[in-house]
Amino acid sequence: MKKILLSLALILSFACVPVRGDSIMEKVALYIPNRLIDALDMFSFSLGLGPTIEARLMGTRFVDVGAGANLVCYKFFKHYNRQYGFGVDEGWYWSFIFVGEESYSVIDSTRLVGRYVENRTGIPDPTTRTYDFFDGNRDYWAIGGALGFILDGDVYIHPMEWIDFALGFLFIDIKNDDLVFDDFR
Ligand SMILES: [Ca+2]
Ligand SMILES: [Ca+2]
Repeated sequence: MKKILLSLALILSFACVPVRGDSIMEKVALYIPNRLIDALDMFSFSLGLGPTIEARLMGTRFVDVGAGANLVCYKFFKHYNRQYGFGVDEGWYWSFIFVGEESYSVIDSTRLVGRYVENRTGIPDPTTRTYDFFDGNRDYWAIGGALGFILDGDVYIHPMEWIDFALGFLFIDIKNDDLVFDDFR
Protein backbone atom coordinates (compact mmCIF):
# COMPACT_ATOMS: atom_id res chain seq x y z
CA MET A 1 0.00 0.00 0.00
CA LYS A 2 2.90 2.33 0.82
CA LYS A 3 4.28 1.84 -2.69
CA ILE A 4 0.89 2.54 -4.25
CA LEU A 5 0.56 5.79 -2.29
CA LEU A 6 4.09 6.73 -3.30
CA SER A 7 3.24 6.12 -6.93
CA LEU A 8 0.07 8.24 -6.65
CA ALA A 9 2.11 11.06 -5.15
CA LEU A 10 4.58 10.81 -8.03
CA ILE A 11 1.80 10.98 -10.59
CA LEU A 12 0.15 13.93 -8.85
CA SER A 13 3.47 15.74 -8.98
CA PHE A 14 3.73 15.39 -12.75
CA ALA A 15 3.29 19.15 -13.12
CA CYS A 16 6.88 19.49 -11.89
CA VAL A 17 8.33 17.26 -14.62
CA PRO A 18 10.57 19.16 -17.04
CA VAL A 19 8.89 19.54 -20.41
CA ARG A 20 10.62 18.98 -23.73
CA GLY A 21 10.67 21.83 -26.24
CA ASP A 22 10.41 25.25 -24.68
CA SER A 23 9.96 27.26 -27.84
CA ILE A 24 6.55 28.84 -28.29
CA MET A 25 7.05 28.56 -32.04
CA GLU A 26 7.39 24.78 -32.02
CA LYS A 27 4.45 24.39 -29.67
CA VAL A 28 2.29 26.41 -32.07
CA ALA A 29 3.69 24.78 -35.23
CA LEU A 30 3.12 21.28 -33.85
CA TYR A 31 -0.10 22.12 -32.02
CA ILE A 32 -2.49 20.32 -34.37
CA PRO A 33 -0.32 17.18 -34.90
CA ASN A 34 0.21 16.87 -31.15
CA ARG A 35 -3.51 17.14 -30.42
CA LEU A 36 -4.22 14.43 -33.01
CA ILE A 37 -1.54 12.09 -31.64
CA ASP A 38 -2.66 12.76 -28.06
CA ALA A 39 -6.18 11.79 -29.18
CA LEU A 40 -4.84 8.48 -30.50
CA ASP A 41 -3.13 7.87 -27.14
CA MET A 42 -6.51 7.81 -25.40
CA PHE A 43 -7.20 4.23 -26.38
CA SER A 44 -5.22 1.11 -27.24
CA PHE A 45 -5.82 -2.31 -28.66
CA SER A 46 -4.09 -5.45 -29.83
CA LEU A 47 -5.12 -8.26 -32.12
CA GLY A 48 -3.37 -11.62 -32.07
CA LEU A 49 -3.37 -15.17 -33.34
CA GLY A 50 -2.02 -18.30 -31.68
CA PRO A 51 -2.75 -21.12 -29.22
CA THR A 52 -4.23 -18.77 -26.66
CA ILE A 53 -7.25 -18.41 -24.40
CA GLU A 54 -8.22 -15.55 -22.08
CA ALA A 55 -11.06 -13.47 -20.67
CA ARG A 56 -10.46 -10.33 -18.65
CA LEU A 57 -12.23 -7.19 -17.46
CA MET A 58 -10.19 -4.40 -15.92
CA GLY A 59 -11.11 -1.12 -14.25
CA THR A 60 -7.54 -0.09 -13.48
CA ARG A 61 -5.20 -2.65 -11.89
CA PHE A 62 -7.14 -2.27 -8.65
CA VAL A 63 -10.16 -4.05 -10.14
CA ASP A 64 -8.84 -6.69 -12.52
CA VAL A 65 -10.74 -9.93 -12.97
CA GLY A 66 -9.77 -12.64 -15.42
CA ALA A 67 -7.39 -15.36 -16.49
CA GLY A 68 -5.52 -16.41 -19.55
CA ALA A 69 -2.76 -18.53 -21.00
CA ASN A 70 -0.96 -18.65 -24.28
CA LEU A 71 1.86 -20.81 -25.56
CA VAL A 72 2.68 -18.14 -28.09
CA CYS A 73 0.63 -15.40 -29.70
CA TYR A 74 1.55 -13.26 -32.72
CA LYS A 75 0.06 -9.81 -32.29
CA PHE A 76 -0.40 -6.40 -33.78
CA PHE A 77 -0.10 -3.80 -31.03
CA LYS A 78 -1.37 -0.25 -30.81
CA HIS A 79 -0.55 -0.09 -27.15
CA TYR A 80 0.15 2.26 -24.28
CA ASN A 81 2.93 4.85 -24.59
CA ARG A 82 2.94 4.65 -28.38
CA GLN A 83 3.89 1.03 -28.82
CA TYR A 84 2.89 0.56 -32.44
CA GLY A 85 3.88 -2.59 -34.35
CA PHE A 86 4.10 -6.34 -34.14
CA GLY A 87 5.19 -8.60 -31.31
CA VAL A 88 5.15 -12.12 -29.97
CA ASP A 89 4.05 -12.79 -26.42
CA GLU A 90 3.68 -15.81 -24.18
CA GLY A 91 2.68 -16.61 -20.64
CA TRP A 92 -0.25 -16.96 -18.27
CA TYR A 93 -2.06 -14.97 -15.60
CA TRP A 94 -5.00 -14.92 -13.27
CA SER A 95 -6.35 -12.00 -11.34
CA PHE A 96 -9.20 -11.44 -8.91
CA ILE A 97 -9.80 -7.79 -7.99
CA PHE A 98 -6.27 -6.65 -7.07
CA VAL A 99 -4.46 -9.90 -6.36
CA GLY A 100 -3.18 -12.44 -8.81
CA GLU A 101 -0.22 -14.12 -10.41
CA GLU A 102 1.40 -13.91 -13.78
CA SER A 103 4.34 -14.97 -15.84
CA TYR A 104 4.21 -12.99 -19.05
CA SER A 105 6.71 -11.82 -21.65
CA VAL A 106 6.88 -10.07 -24.96
CA ILE A 107 9.71 -12.11 -26.42
CA ASP A 108 10.11 -10.52 -29.84
CA SER A 109 8.86 -7.32 -31.40
CA THR A 110 9.32 -4.58 -33.93
CA ARG A 111 11.12 -1.41 -32.81
CA LEU A 112 8.34 0.55 -31.14
CA VAL A 113 6.89 -2.37 -29.18
CA GLY A 114 8.66 -2.94 -25.88
CA ARG A 115 10.03 -6.37 -24.97
CA TYR A 116 9.69 -7.16 -21.30
CA VAL A 117 9.18 -9.88 -18.74
CA GLU A 118 6.69 -9.64 -15.88
CA ASN A 119 6.68 -12.25 -13.13
CA ARG A 120 4.36 -11.35 -10.29
CA THR A 121 2.62 -12.83 -7.31
CA GLY A 122 0.27 -10.56 -5.37
CA ILE A 123 -0.70 -6.94 -6.03
CA PRO A 124 0.71 -5.23 -9.17
CA ASP A 125 3.37 -2.73 -8.12
CA PRO A 126 2.87 0.67 -9.82
CA THR A 127 6.45 1.71 -9.01
CA THR A 128 7.99 -0.96 -11.26
CA ARG A 129 9.46 -0.17 -14.66
CA THR A 130 6.56 -1.96 -16.38
CA TYR A 131 4.08 0.65 -15.13
CA ASP A 132 6.25 3.75 -15.58
CA PHE A 133 3.97 6.73 -16.19
CA PHE A 134 6.03 8.09 -19.09
CA ASP A 135 7.41 5.07 -20.91
CA GLY A 136 6.17 1.91 -19.22
CA ASN A 137 4.85 -0.96 -21.28
CA ARG A 138 1.59 -1.02 -19.33
CA ASP A 139 -0.86 1.51 -17.96
CA TYR A 140 -1.75 0.97 -14.29
CA TRP A 141 -4.93 3.01 -14.80
CA ALA A 142 -6.16 1.28 -17.96
CA ILE A 143 -9.86 0.44 -18.24
CA GLY A 144 -10.99 -2.25 -20.66
CA GLY A 145 -10.66 -5.93 -21.26
CA ALA A 146 -9.42 -8.84 -23.34
CA LEU A 147 -11.03 -11.86 -24.89
CA GLY A 148 -9.47 -14.65 -26.86
CA PHE A 149 -9.58 -18.20 -28.10
CA ILE A 150 -7.07 -18.76 -30.92
CA LEU A 151 -7.97 -15.24 -32.09
CA ASP A 152 -7.17 -12.81 -29.27
CA GLY A 153 -7.95 -9.13 -28.79
CA ASP A 154 -7.88 -6.45 -26.15
CA VAL A 155 -9.19 -2.88 -25.96
CA TYR A 156 -8.43 -0.30 -23.28
CA ILE A 157 -8.90 3.37 -22.60
CA HIS A 158 -6.29 5.35 -20.68
CA PRO A 159 -7.70 7.98 -18.28
CA MET A 160 -4.38 9.79 -17.80
CA GLU A 161 -4.10 10.14 -21.58
CA TRP A 162 -7.60 11.67 -21.62
CA ILE A 163 -6.35 14.28 -19.15
CA ASP A 164 -3.19 14.75 -21.23
CA PHE A 165 -5.34 15.25 -24.34
CA ALA A 166 -7.62 17.80 -22.64
CA LEU A 167 -4.80 19.81 -21.04
CA GLY A 168 -2.91 19.76 -24.35
CA PHE A 169 -5.31 22.39 -25.66
CA LEU A 170 -3.93 24.67 -22.93
CA PHE A 171 -0.32 23.85 -23.94
CA ILE A 172 0.10 21.61 -20.87
CA ASP A 173 1.76 18.25 -21.53
CA ILE A 174 1.52 16.07 -18.43
CA LYS A 175 2.72 12.94 -20.28
CA ASN A 176 5.70 14.79 -21.73
CA ASP A 177 4.91 13.11 -25.05
CA ASP A 178 4.28 16.07 -27.36
CA LEU A 179 6.48 16.08 -30.44
CA VAL A 180 9.17 18.76 -30.66
CA PHE A 181 11.39 19.83 -33.57
CA ASP A 182 14.25 17.67 -32.29
CA ASP A 183 12.14 14.57 -32.95
CA PHE A 184 12.41 15.29 -36.69
CA ARG A 185 16.18 15.84 -36.79
CA1 LIG B 1 -0.56 11.72 -24.84
CA1 LIG C 1 0.70 15.27 -24.57
